[in-house]
Amino acid sequence: MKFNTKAIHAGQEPEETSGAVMPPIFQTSTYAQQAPGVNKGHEYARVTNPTRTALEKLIAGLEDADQCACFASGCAAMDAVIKMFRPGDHVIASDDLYGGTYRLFREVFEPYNIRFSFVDMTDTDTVQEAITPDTKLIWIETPTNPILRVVDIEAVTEIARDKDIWTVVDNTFASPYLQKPLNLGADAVLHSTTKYLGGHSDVIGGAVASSNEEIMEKLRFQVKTTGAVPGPMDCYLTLRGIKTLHVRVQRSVENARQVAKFLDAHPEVDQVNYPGLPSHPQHQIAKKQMSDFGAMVSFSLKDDSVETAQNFMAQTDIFLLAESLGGVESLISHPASMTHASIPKEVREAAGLKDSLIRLSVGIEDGDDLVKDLEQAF
Ligand code: P1T
Repeated sequence: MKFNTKAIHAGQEPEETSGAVMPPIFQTSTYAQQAPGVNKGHEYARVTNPTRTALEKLIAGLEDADQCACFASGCAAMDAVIKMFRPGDHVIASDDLYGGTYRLFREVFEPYNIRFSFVDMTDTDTVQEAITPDTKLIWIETPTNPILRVVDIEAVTEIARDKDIWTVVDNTFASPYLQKPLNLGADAVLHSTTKYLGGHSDVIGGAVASSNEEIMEKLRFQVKTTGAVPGPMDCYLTLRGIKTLHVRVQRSVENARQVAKFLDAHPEVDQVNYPGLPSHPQHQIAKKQMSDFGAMVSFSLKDDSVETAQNFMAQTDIFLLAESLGGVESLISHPASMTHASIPKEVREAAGLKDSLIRLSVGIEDGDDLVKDLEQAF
């Protein structure tokens, strides 16, 4: 089955009792049992729910994974992944990544003595040098949030495999329509389903998909034991969103290409970060591992100050000032004071995140209108 067909049908069957084409929202906390342990496959809704199961099967299908576990948010999914490890274990992550990921690692898990190194993952030598005998996981986010760097998934997963280190790819920015990390060698793939998978800025969720049984067993244990699970209504909304994933992402990418070209030629713009521009430092890697270049664009201004960026953002009409991404509507944000404010300024700057950096999540509106909106904001 090709992707566009899978987005509609992977793991989906009409509902048994009624033939409903869409899975019902199974709004229940528990399930009747014929005798203790004798049941129809569900016992308690923290552990499983049929609406959630339908969503998990769909995401597993999209990522070419055997299994998927869904969580209440992308952060809850990340939390479950790191809880697979123990005090003394070491994780390598990239130095440009979602601010909430950095905060979770540094402020929640480091006090429990799980240790993290944040490195420039576009340089595989640096990754190799960061490995210690305690390294258990390499956390890849690509394209990165918000600088849109591209990590060579095949190269990094190869280094990890040689040393029995697991790799997880946060595939939120690309979506499985554009990038399939498991087919490039990763052990697991993670999503904030809040973004492209949900696609309509109306639901929070997370997911991890993998064909590694040990990983999935550990994650299912987390689901059952810590219970950061999405409710059935949220699963339904995400499932409904996924059915148009390919159509939405395709249109968003076309618009993003147009927006990136416009910004690249603008005299007030210092640098445009978009993997689709031939000038992007990892353009060739993006070409190799993504089927297209995504719909996230970020750019810095020649006048590199928070104030100039904020003045610019105050002028856009169509691009709404808001955190998040991946919805049908275009959003504009200022990472240094919004999504990445929890990263200390010196750490941010060392990773190349400038004060004037503006991030765009390009939606599915008309591309000309989006360009005009940015043009008048300068
Ligand atoms: O928001 P949540 O569903 O918990 O997902 C967290 C998350 C995980 N990974 C990446 C790459 C992300 O970008 C996010 C959330 N990001 C934003 C809210 C944002 O505006 O960047």
